[in-house]
Amino acid sequence: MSLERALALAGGHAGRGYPNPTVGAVVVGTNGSVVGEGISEPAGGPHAEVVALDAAGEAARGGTLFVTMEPCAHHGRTPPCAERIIEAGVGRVVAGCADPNPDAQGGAPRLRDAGVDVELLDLPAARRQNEAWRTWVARGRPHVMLKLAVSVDGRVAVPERRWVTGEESRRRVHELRASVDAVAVGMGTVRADAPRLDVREAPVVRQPRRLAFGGGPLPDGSELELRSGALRDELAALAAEGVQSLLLEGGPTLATAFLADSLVDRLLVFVAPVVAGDGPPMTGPLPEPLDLGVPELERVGDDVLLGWRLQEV
Ligand code: AOF
Ligand code: ZN
Repeated sequence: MSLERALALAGGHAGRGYPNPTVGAVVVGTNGSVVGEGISEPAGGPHAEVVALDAAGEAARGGTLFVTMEPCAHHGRTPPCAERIIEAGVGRVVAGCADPNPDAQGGAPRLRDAGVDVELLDLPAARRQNEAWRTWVARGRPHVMLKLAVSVDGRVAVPERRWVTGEESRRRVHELRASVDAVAVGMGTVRADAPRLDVREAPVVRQPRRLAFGGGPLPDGSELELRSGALRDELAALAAEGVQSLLLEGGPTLATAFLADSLVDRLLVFVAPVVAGDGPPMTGPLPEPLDLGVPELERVGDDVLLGWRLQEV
């Protein structure tokens, strides 16, 4: 299916459009064959739809455009894709999800007005390709991923053990760090572990910013950035600086503050096969129990990874 091809094109180039989304597009001609493909150029460059239509030329006339997100209707750094699609004479557009950007959205109704047949889908696979950007653009704060590593009895430290989870889980955490714009811990973790928070055990294009939330002061020699304001203010400030995704790595005080304020978008819990019997629990008291719903499940080495999306855009 051509929408799957468009998803594969964008999926293979995550982050390419930053700070814009990364979109994939495929044009299928009237004879049913692919006549053009495109991926978002880095921000300021042509959108995926335009790249695909340029490649297709006259063969787009009467054809179908498959695109992972609704075409834009606005003049931003580039002209509106909706107008370009109309000019190209495309008969049908199939889009994987709506555009949550209030400045750019509206391509679907514009195309319908011009007589183009539009199928606007709502596929989680399409939305998740740009999930951090969607939260950032729709809510004005970074997408927040809270990672916890716990024993079976929910403790974040195990007596006489350096690590709670196994080596593969820890490598996975480095991959998570490599995928975000910033990583943060609370002051308790700064004092207890003096974490570096950089990516060392996974390939990385851009090291994330490394933050500590709390009152400080930071210990001598710490390279973390101290963010001492109210959480929502700090998140808004980070968003304004282009931080679209934030990974929280501990500890219980920070986790509790973010969960209590409904500021966690994705919760990842690595559970290690050990009963600690003693040690700090993963959160302090919450205003009320948090219903998480059905988890995504994965085995990571000897550990189990549980994942939830708590508020998808
Ligand atoms: C992209 N690439 O392939 C698509 C985008 O400032 P502009 O003109 O580049 O517009 C950016 C907005 O256009 C972006 O936030 C999103 O809403 C929409 N679609 N953007 O950079 C693309 N299809
Ligand atoms: Zn566009």
